[in-house]
Amino acid sequence: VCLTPPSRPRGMRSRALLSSFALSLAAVALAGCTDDGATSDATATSPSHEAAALTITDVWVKAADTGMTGAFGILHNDSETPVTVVSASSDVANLVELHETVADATGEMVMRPVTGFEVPAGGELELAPGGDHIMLMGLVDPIEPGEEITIVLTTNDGSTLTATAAARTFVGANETYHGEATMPAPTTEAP
Ligand SMILES: [Cu+2]
Repeated sequence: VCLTPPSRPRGMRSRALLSSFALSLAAVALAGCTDDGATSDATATSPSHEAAALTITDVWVKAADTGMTGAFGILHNDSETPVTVVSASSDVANLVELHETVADATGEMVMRPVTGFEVPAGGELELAPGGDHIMLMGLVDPIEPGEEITIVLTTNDGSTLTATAAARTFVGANETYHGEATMPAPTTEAP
């Protein structure tokens, strides 16, 4: 409610400014609500060629400035046959690989590419830091916390699953990578 007449500019100025500031905040909040609604509607719409049997929930990506980062979530298979994710892609990275994390000969946890993530019939597979994950390599731009990125998964029957991953700050998932993108690790002495 604006009760400020233009007849008393000196004494009322600060209150008038506060009032208009509050109105601006309200307008921003309303605009924010509208945007969120539109985004949710768009996300809920299923693209064609969607892999009906396979869904993914709790999708997120580790925020990172450069280099590589990991994406995680829980794959659910509602069908009576196993479904295998065979590849992934995203506009935010030059190369996307499917990785597993294993202990190497020295006991260090390292990650390496695999040919697929098999999700058992009627079951699920968790992609998590320290385990199986989607590796985004050669980031095109920094991935900021709160940002949402799109990852497309392709399954063994040729269908695709589009996932929206929200970026969050995470201190883990720093496993050493022994893939082709880095120099081969020097041979270390056996224990
Ligand atoms: Cu990895």
